Amino acid sequence: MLRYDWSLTEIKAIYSQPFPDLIFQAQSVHRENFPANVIQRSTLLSVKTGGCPENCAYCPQSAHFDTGVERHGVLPRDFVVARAKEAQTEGSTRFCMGAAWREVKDGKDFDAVLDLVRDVRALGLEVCCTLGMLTDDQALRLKEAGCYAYNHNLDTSPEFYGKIISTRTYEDRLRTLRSVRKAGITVCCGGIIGMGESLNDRLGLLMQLASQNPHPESVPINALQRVEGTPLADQKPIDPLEFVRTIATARIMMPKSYVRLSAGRVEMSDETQALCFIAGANSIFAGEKLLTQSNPGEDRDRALINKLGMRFVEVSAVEKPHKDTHMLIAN
Ligand code: SAM
Ligand code: DTB
Ligand code: SF4
Repeated sequence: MLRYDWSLTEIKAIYSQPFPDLIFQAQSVHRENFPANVIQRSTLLSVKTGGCPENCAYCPQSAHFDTGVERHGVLPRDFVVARAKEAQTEGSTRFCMGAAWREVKDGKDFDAVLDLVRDVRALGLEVCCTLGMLTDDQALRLKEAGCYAYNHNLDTSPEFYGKIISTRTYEDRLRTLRSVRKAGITVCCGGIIGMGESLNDRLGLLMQLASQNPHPESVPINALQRVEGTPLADQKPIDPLEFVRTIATARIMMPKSYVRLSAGRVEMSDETQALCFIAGANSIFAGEKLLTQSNPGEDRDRALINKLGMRFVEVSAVEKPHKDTHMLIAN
């Protein structure tokens, strides 16, 4: 049964149980809802990079910090289409385009992104966008252009949020998520672990994510990728077992959502990633680069999946619309 009313006490009891019990519970929930050994891949491309007016303390693209990330305006269509084709050839079923904007503004740049959405959709890929805040009307225009998913993260608990970002509010984020939902676009919404948050903040994030009805279809769980020049550059690395506990708890609370093991994989051992998969993560970002930061390349991922005897999803939900898209795998 899907639940939207988890209390912090209940979540803490799940998260804090003996590790073997937690993993067993998460695996059981996972197997009831998804094939056990299959991972879906998305490829990211930053179509507009850097110079963002927001001050998200983790982000290399904020104009408030000097991180050395090279800025560029919206990329040309042929360049983006070529990258999307490459991603498809490498086996990704979703292509996610990111823009370092506080919010979408109607006009030339948004029109250019809508063209990119149409082009990538025409290749038979699931298109995801992450462009900052949206109005109802902009969400509808994205949907019309063929956008399948919209990524907009809550990042952390409402209580800790103000320590990380002061240029927009939690309510701003929730409003955009409602616009996305209303437009009939699927929701990709998660957060970041390892920003110095308390356990309650971490669990508070999960509570917020799971209080959305319906649950977000995908839930990216990022491990902070520490970037020189950002205020969080010197955070201590997250304990891998705490990270696995977070993934397992997300899986138990949102049984039918894709839990995506997101940023931070480049610093994770094979063993940690394997534990995350066992804990119910069933999606990753593929390719050498996330938006601006590094990610394990295709070779390392393929070697890991082979070593684990697992498989990648091969067919996207838009190419073969089917209720159980996760069952569409090549053998
Ligand atoms: N500007 C848009 C926005 O904020 O919604 C879209 C792009 S933004 C880079 C997408 C998400 O990436 C953020 O919400 C955050 O959760 C994640 N992210 C950014 N920098 C990160 C980092 N250094 N480590 C982990 N996750 C990060
Ligand atoms: C998400 O939760 N993680 C991705 C995606 N959504 C857009 C982005 C991670 C960004 C990591 C930092 C970078 O590459 O700039
Ligand atoms: Fe801008 Fe998004 Fe980075 Fe925040 S996370 S600074 S909104 S690009």
